Amino acid sequence: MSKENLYCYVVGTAGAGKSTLTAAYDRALKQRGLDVITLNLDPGAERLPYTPDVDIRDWIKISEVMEEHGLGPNGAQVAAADMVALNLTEVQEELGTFRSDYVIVDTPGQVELFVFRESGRFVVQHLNPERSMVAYLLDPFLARTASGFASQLMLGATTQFRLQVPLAPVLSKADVLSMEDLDLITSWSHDADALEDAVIAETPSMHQQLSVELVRALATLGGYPGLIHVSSQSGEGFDDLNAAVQSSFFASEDLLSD
Ligand SMILES: Nc1nc2c(ncn2[C@@H]2O[C@H](COP(=O)(O)OP(=O)(O)O)[C@@H](O)[C@H]2O)c(=O)[nH]1
Ligand SMILES: [Mg+2]
Repeated sequence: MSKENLYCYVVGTAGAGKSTLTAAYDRALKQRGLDVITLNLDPGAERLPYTPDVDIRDWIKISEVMEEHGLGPNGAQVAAADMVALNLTEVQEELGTFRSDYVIVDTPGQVELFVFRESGRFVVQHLNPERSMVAYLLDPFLARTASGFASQLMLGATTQFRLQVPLAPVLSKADVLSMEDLDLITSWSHDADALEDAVIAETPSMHQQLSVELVRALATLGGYPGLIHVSSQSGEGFDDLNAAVQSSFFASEDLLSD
């Protein structure tokens, strides 16, 4: 596989829609005539809505990890996530058998397994750190309150801090939100003052200072202009997602050529 492959890591909290979006984005890119492959990095996935071109489950099986190490399901998920790094050479070799422009990477169900443990960082840094970005999915049900929305942006910022690659924030499953909720979330994503006011209105006065400082830190970081609304069900938003993915790569190319 050439050095020019672009890696889009799909990251987000459990149930945010990562695997479904991986499937829908793969379809959307193929319809646009692009060469794309999917890489599943979730050893714990039981069923996937797509057939991964490269699948970590070929090397790591949760049932075997539980048996061999005497672990329960949660311990096995953690151990299996750590083992992903140990199998990266094999994953890389198999990726090398494909010629593609894009690699869409589906990540473990629980965000902390990829973002907080060393394995995720190791994968990103070893596959192609200069040609990688994160599509960070915000769960629409958690994004309907200002504090839920802000918390997810903070987790997105933490993800970027850990993985050190560009990040595009994506409001997942936009089809499940009412027009009213979509408008509210859009206003928070454009206007730091509106988000701050809404967070204050939700927070008891004795805890407001922490909330305000955290929301202001997000604003200082540049906020998240261009929150992309995507629905894997209706197919809405994939042109916008693709534009954001492309511009992250161009931004890193600019950095590289500096
Ligand atoms: N309505 C709707 N449901 C979705 C969408 N994307 C995912 N889902 C559902 O959300 C649930 C979790 O999705 P999944 O992709 O497994 O989440 P993951 O844990 O982040 O990989 C599943 O029941 C999906 O069918 C979407 O765009 N719209
Ligand atoms: Mg999944």
